[in-house]
Amino acid sequence: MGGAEPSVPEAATRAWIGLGANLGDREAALRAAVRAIAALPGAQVLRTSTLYRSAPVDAGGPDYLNAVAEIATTLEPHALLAALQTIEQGAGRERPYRNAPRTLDLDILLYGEQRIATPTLTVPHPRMDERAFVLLPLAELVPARVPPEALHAVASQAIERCQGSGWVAG
Ligand code: A4P
Ligand code: MG
Repeated sequence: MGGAEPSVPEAATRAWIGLGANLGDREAALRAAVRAIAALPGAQVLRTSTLYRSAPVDAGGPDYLNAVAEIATTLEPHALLAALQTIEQGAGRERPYRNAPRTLDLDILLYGEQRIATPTLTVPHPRMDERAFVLLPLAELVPARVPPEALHAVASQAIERCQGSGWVAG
């Protein structure tokens, strides 16, 4: 134990969820998503990163707002994925094509130390190391999981840290 990291109940696993939105009221959607995750039976939100604004990567449409939430959960990874997809649907998520603009995207970035490779779930998230909009907010919460060389590799991506760390409470 130690450091500033919140402690987790023994039966729970610490996991990190990537949040993204580039349609509608993006900040409101991310705030509502954090609240919906916190309301899940078997999940507790420990901390959230600040918000980042970034150009779409491998996609078109408006700029994204992104953030990362650190949770403690007793849900198994696939149950957590299903719960997150239900929250996405509740936010009006449509899937006309891959990487389409979206009202809300919730990805499991890390689930403890587990490595998962099933047809519906890959953890760590397979594209997270390519993405400043994941690595910068994740590094705020768990710098030990984001080595400097990973940050260096995405340093050319256009991304801006938004003012106001109190966005979740707003
Ligand atoms: N899936 C597999 N592993 C995971 C995981 N670790 N977490 C499967 C969540 N889902 C996972 O996802 C498609 C399928 O991936 C799910 O059914 C699940 O079984 P989706 O959310 O339906 O579709 P998607 O988001 O279009 O695809 P994907 O693969 O999640 O896209 P990416 O790679 O996440 O990219 N640019 C900026 N600036 N900010 C962004 O947030 N996001 C994307 C989406 C592209 N460009 C972006 C951003
Ligand atoms: Mg997704």
